[in-house]
Amino acid sequence: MNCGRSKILLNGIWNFHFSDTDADAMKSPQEHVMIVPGCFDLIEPYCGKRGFAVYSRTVKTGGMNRLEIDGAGICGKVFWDGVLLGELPFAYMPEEFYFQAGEEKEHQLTILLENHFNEQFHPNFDFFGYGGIYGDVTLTRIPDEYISKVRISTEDYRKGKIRVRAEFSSSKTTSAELSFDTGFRQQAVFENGKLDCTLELPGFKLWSCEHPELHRLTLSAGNDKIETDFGIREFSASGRKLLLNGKPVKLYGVNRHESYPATGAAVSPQMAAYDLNLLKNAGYNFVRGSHYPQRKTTLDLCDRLGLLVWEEALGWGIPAKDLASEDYVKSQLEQVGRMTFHSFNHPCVVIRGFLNETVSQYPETRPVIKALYDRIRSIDEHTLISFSSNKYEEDCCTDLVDIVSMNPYPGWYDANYDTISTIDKILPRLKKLSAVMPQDKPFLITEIGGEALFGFRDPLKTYWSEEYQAEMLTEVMKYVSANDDCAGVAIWLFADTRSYVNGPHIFGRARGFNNKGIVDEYRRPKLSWHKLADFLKTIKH
Ligand code: ADA
Repeated sequence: MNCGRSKILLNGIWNFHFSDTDADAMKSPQEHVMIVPGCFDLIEPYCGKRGFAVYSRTVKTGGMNRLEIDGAGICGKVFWDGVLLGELPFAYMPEEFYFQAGEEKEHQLTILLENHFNEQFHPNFDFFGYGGIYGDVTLTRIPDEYISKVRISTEDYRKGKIRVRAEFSSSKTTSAELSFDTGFRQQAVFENGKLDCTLELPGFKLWSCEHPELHRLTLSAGNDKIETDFGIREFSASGRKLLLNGKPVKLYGVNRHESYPATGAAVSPQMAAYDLNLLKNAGYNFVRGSHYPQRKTTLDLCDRLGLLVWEEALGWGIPAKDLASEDYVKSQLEQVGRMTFHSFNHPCVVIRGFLNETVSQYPETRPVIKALYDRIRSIDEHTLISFSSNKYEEDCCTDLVDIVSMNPYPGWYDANYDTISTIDKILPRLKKLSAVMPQDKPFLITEIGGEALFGFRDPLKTYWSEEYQAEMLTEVMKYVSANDDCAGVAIWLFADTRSYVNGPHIFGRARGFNNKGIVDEYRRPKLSWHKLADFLKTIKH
């Protein structure tokens, strides 16, 4: 959050043009309009079309500015008066651009988006690749010399010891003041554009799931002043256990996509708040933000609600040939770096992940996992790091990360996607998997679930019925709560989510949706929602 800086929200109606080629899109008159945030490929006449979309509008400003886009897709470029400001290479990633707007007058802001699949977003991903601006667009007038990249980390939660790092655009030595919501102030200095200072905050309050207390730092230097919310907490691993502020915590959560039928990935803040409150009130304490960086709005809500979050970079079922490409690995490194910076100060983000279900059974994958781990660690010394695997016993990379995370599907596909599994397989499979995993790290089930079509009730508990799903997920929860060697679970999936029926998905994605939600896409609860909520009431986290 900024202060002493004037901020304008640029949401609303923008001029719009859609075309098959980017050159045409940029040249053509903006004869249509489109709403921001929103996904153009859900609105007629662009429904389901893939191509280039130009969003533009005028903005009155001048001097130095910071433009923020809270997620867009699938990729794009940003122009100011026709000059390239920067790129939006990663779908869903909140991005920021610092730039000189020129003299004080009406300027033209243009966002060129492309929703074709690309190296980052493959057509086999099991979630829809939407074209649009998913989150808020804001423009902030800032001083010529400005503060950026504020990072606040907890160094010792018992003492309220925090480390504040930030950057200043000028390299000359500049004095700074840190002032906290508690009234505490401390002087510091930017040297060569960097500030790095450690202090103990008197009168601090700890952030936890039950008491999600936030603090606010106001950092001033030169003519700039920037406010940043943060929480003091420690999320750590000890043997097989996860600890929050030194106390064991078991994760009971869901995987959640940013997805809603009418808005696609541009889930409104109200809708996100609806989802997250539903989860909190039902007794969940954990959300895996599958499968991409999380919008600032979502993380702000989780900070306030006391929900623990796994945030991960986009990269789903990435095959060996991509990991063998230097360019692909470079882009993943860039992506995890940006993600770590963007969500650094959110106390809710306790795990950072990448490369969901990649080829982690091959030794050649080890250097990639290690490099991604190291990249995150070079920015963030504390947050636990993991990747979700479906290679189970064959996985050879689990020693490289802090948490062993597996996506087993007994009761639905089991380890083999071609074999039908049954509920009696759940307990033995999970026990066996847990037993063969490294014993010195937490073992987390990051996905498990089965399809249920909303409204399909069947006393015979047939596959795809709400009854079958409810029974299998209850069995999973029983295992997780009864076994100390399991650090927690994220049910696949919170809400039914639009996917595809092309390729192999056609046999398992009725309606073009992943139907493993415990609520449907309109958040209507299935039987399992109620059964799991009842179960969660009986356990102490
Ligand atoms: C995988 C994947 C999910 C989803 C799930 C499923 O585990 O990570 O995104 O596709 O399978 O429903 O089969």
